Amino acid sequence: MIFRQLYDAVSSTYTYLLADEATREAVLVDPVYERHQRDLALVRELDVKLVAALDTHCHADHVTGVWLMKQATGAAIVAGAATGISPLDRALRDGDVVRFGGEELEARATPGHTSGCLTYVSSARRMAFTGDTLLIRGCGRTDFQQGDAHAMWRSIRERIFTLPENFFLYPAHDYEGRTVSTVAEEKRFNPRIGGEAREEDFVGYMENLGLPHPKQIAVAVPANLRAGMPDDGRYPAPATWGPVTPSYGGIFEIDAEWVARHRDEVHIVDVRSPSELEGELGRLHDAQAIPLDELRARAEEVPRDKPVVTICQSGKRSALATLLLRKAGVTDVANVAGGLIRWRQLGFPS
Ligand SMILES: N[C@@H](CCC(=O)N[C@@H](CS)C(=O)NCC(=O)O)C(=O)O
Ligand SMILES: [Fe+2]
Repeated sequence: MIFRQLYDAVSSTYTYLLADEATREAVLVDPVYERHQRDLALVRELDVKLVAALDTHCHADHVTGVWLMKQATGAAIVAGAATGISPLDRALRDGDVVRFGGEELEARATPGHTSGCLTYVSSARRMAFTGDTLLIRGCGRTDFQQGDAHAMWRSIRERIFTLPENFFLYPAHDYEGRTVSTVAEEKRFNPRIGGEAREEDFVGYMENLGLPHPKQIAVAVPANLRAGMPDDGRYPAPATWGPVTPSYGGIFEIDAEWVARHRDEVHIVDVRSPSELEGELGRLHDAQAIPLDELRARAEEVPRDKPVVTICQSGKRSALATLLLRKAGVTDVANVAGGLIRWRQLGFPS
């Protein structure tokens, strides 16, 4: 199975991409709204077909990216029936199974943090995605939404700690940089519910956490009850001026073919060194030549009246050029993917 653990440093949220290698069918668990373009780029670059975007629960601290993923990929929006999230393409109940290729995730109802919380279990891969029910050496709080420390105790003890001890546990958050645990580890070392803890110990702990409410709660919960659909119901495109695709590496790229057919609409900056401009790949007659090592100092020479596209030999140095220009205040900028090599392969003149 293809497996990737992704992180949102703003909300300390983990997003998980799981895909069946043979069929390429995939699911994404707990995507974050602001990380949508990153996640989408990875889906494209790994060439997987997202069949479902799953939430473990209705999050209180960040907005979910499931609605955006559906718009971009057609993935079904899936979450627990008891979350109250609407619209859902599939409302899961305890014991339901989500299939992607030859892989599957079993939904286990694990209420306590919220009443709709699910833990997704892959028995074949010995993995459980616990959402905010069980965190590494901690657990989700039970003092808002439909929080209930007694329900949480039962969920963890009866539905998670009953999994085989060698199962890996992947939470929705970690605030200390920890990435994965196991059932055995948490049963032994979880300071709230591990070892010899009894229900009243756990409940006493949870009732005295004294945490401030998440900063985004007033925005996040109503948005998440709509699956993270923006107020205007529109899918925000990464750029309006052309078919710009953000890469997983964080570069905004544009297809050489589109640039060749829309030469008048953009300003081209060639960042190769002067000697290369006379080389076998030639040069574009209307491109402004600024070598990459001079671009920081000369960024002001780049006109801002049109979107800017950068180009070099293979598209690597010009990728860095987009970052430098963005820092210098050029907002509409993209890299010609594959550079002049690709340009020439497509048969465009230089
Ligand atoms: N400081 C964070 C707090 C986030 C928070 O409260 N997260 C919830 C999950 S939605 C939780 O259960 N946190 C457990 C903890 O902080 O120990 C924020 O403002 O967003
Ligand atoms: Fe949560």
